[in-house]
Amino acid sequence: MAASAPYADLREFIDRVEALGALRRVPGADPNLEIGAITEVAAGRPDCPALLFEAIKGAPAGFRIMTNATTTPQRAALALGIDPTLSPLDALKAWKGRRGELKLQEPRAVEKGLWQENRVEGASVDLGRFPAPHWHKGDGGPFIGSGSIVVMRDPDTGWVNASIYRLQVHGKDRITVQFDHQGRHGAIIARKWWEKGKPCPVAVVNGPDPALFIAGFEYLPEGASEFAFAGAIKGQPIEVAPGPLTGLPVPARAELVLEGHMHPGETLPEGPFGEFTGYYASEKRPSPAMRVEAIHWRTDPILLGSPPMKPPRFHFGLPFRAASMWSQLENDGVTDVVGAWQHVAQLMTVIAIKQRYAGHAKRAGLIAAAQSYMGRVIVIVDDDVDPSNLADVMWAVTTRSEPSEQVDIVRGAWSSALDPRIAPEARAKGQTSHSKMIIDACIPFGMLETYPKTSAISLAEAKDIEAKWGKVIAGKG
Ligand SMILES: Cc1cc2nc3c(=O)[nH]c(=O)nc-3n(C[C@H](O)[C@H](O)[C@H](O)COP(=O)(O)O)c2cc1C
Ligand SMILES: [Mn+2]
Repeated sequence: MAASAPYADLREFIDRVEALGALRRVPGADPNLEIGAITEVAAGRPDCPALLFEAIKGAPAGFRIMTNATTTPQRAALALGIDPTLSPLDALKAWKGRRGELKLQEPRAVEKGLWQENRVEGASVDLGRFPAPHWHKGDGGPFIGSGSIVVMRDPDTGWVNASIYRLQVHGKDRITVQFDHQGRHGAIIARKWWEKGKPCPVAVVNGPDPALFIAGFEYLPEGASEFAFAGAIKGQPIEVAPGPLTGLPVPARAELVLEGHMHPGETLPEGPFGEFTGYYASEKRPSPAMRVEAIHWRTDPILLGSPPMKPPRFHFGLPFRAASMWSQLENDGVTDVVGAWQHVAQLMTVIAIKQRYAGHAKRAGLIAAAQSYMGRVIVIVDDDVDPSNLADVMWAVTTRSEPSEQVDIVRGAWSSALDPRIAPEARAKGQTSHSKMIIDACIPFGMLETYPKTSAISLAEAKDIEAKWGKVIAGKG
């Protein structure tokens, strides 16, 4: 299947996922722990299906929740408008190429959003009407936002930021917005409003377009628009309509919109919340509170849930940050990088190169290690190894890498307070760095000519066989 016209919104994306045979409809599940557990079990299966929860226990008929939307390489490619039949590594390579040439598309203003079909405001606001899953057992409560976008406007420049920050429900008209650190654009913008003594207007967008979900995850520079980046992914502008209460631009085809304000100094105890490492990172902590003053929704809304889960489960089936690393290696002059991937939810990075000179592999490994956020393991492999295939990578590690010669440890490197292995005393002092292991799993450069030959077919040969015999092997031919 070739890449086709962009999907219009989450609903059209779901239709396309269903056409790929990757959607499972799940009736009657309970938002209290069951939806989270089903999502986790499904995400742990080899096929990792997308789930559409229907007839949700305790929720109005017609209200739905989608999870595991973009968790496979195939569906991440679909969300990016890349051919979903490509191999995972080819899909990531295609994205690396496109990302380098993206043309930002400023959003297009329209008068009305589809979310203006239904509305409650003021004293009628009651978040209890909307299914907010309690995802993991140890979580501090239900979260209406685990995959939703938080829109705010810089009071000085007019810049609109739209990123993903988790949102916990605290009663009928209060939620918290959690910033991992004060450098988050949302945190910077909120502080500007508060320093002027004013409440910060906020619009929460649930059921976002998957391109917007991806844009919300990207590290864009301060002042850059996630809406414009989402438009670039789709090759056409996102349509936005003004929120009636805040005037903030809200994607017109979003499913559910919360409008309100974060008032200076108002916080509520937030969390804890299971993190993408598969652990809890902190106790309950104060987070900025948002007074929800209006709720708008499309009839029969579909909320998008994307809870962090124990690896290898991850929000995106293509490791976008490995694509950035791949580009960066090339920009730094490291030639012949033929692949890059991240396993264990970004915590392990693999770079594949065609070795040209002694030290080539280590050069790539040191740069990748420097850029590897929270990742303790960096592996460099030869070009006959598919970095997206963990079994292949471990084959290289166990047959080409002499630990006493080909493993280096780099100390004091980039991690974060979310790292479960940082000692409590160090964490308390803000010492959140860790060490990284660089495994050179390439055939030593001087042994390339004489190394025992592999019996395996090449990656290119395997691809040809897939094309000719794949259906038969899969039992579909
Ligand atoms: C599903 C998901 C949930 C996330 N939750 C949070 C969160 O609760 N707090 C946070 O600070 N970052 C969270 N992030 C990461 C940020 O969205 C991401 O780093 C983004 O680039 C930050 O945008 P900003 O630079 O505009 O602040 C989450 C990412 C995803 C994909
Ligand atoms: Mn931003």
